[in-house]
Amino acid sequence: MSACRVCGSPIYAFMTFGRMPIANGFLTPKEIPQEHFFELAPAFCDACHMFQLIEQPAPEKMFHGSYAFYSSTSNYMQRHFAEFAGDVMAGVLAGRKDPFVVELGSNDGIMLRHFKNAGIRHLGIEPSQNVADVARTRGINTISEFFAKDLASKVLALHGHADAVLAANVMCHIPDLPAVAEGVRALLKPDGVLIFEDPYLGDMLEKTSYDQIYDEHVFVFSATSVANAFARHGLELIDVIPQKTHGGSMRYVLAPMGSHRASPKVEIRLRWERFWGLDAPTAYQRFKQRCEISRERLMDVLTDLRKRKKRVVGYGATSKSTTVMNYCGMDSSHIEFISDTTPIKHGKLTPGTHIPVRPYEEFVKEYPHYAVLFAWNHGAEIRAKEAAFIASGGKWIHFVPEVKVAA
Ligand code: DWN
Ligand code: ZN
Repeated sequence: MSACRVCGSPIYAFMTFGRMPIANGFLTPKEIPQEHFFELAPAFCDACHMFQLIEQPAPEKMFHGSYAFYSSTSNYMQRHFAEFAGDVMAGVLAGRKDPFVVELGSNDGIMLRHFKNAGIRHLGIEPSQNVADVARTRGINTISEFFAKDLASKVLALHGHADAVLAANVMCHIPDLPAVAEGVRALLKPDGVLIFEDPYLGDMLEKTSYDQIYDEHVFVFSATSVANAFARHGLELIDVIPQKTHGGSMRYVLAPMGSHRASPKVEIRLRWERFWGLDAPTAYQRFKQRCEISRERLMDVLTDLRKRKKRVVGYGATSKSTTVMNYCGMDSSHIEFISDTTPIKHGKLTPGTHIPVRPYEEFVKEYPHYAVLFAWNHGAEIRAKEAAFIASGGKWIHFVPEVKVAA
């Protein structure tokens, strides 16, 4: 039996998605023989209630000099991070003298650029060189290393304690969460705060958005599991703020134990999670059954369209789509190609399923009959700009929260 990555207790494995490739491991035909696979199986810890992967590939296999995800590809996310930065400046940083902000996993600088523009001392820590280079060319101070206690000491020696440590869609990627919590605790001022947001377990269970489960997401957090994990390192959960991003996320605010008064929203959220059974195995057994039903329904739709010789493409070569396509058993007989706006993905094949990824222009050139909305978390933004696809008679295939074909 495996041990919890946070508290060391035995964990409860309730399902497996089978052998999976690296979710962002878009590849050329030549690279197929070396493609890396691992067993994607989530598990749940009864002691600290952390939802986690049993096995995760080495970080260097996932985050490297040609990491395929650039945060700034969505306009909605650009606005979201402008607001996030604005909230931090107007909230925790207000009235502080010469504050210092550190962001873990700062990607291409989508959030830190607002601190830079406001003349605030900042430092991004981004291990993937290519996205970090984009941030550096924008004048954002960035170092390319993995964060843990050692690096915290180096940052401390060079810049002093931080008023705020931020992270967005990063914390859930880091397997050694205790090491990060230790590092953050050491780096923060006594009245500093850690603010991070990630896809929320409550939303994932409610929407059966099993595509949040892939190699990079070693954890899917709840308020309960976050409170437990960080309390072990002297950090207290003092606020929780639900977010619409990435299909339903939660922003967590933590501070050195006893330094801030916790918002009543924390206790309400913890009670809500107990009420919905997020701390009990039944919720996960039911989730497994819903995943299987979703897979069957989605493949019924795609198989029927194949029989009727309809053109079907995928929209958005997301990391999440790697789980969906591999778990459901899709191939290029179901999906002609995946349209994506990210140049680094163009001309490559999707991980595991080897479906071509093509520039967005190919989608527009000759609209297909159907498009699977893999980037469903950007659904509002995408539907608004694809009115011409619908006008051409095209239809979306949705699979979250349920399988549905709609104009
Ligand atoms: O946690 C993570 C999140 C924040 O980002 C990472 N582990 C990796 C990544 O996950 P993802 O790839 O599932 O993220 P997105 O934001 O759902 O990816 C959207 C993809 O769709 C990108 O490749 C860009 C593309 N896209 C597009 O082709 N047209 C996106 C939009 C909005 C569009 O209009
Ligand atoms: Zn545990």
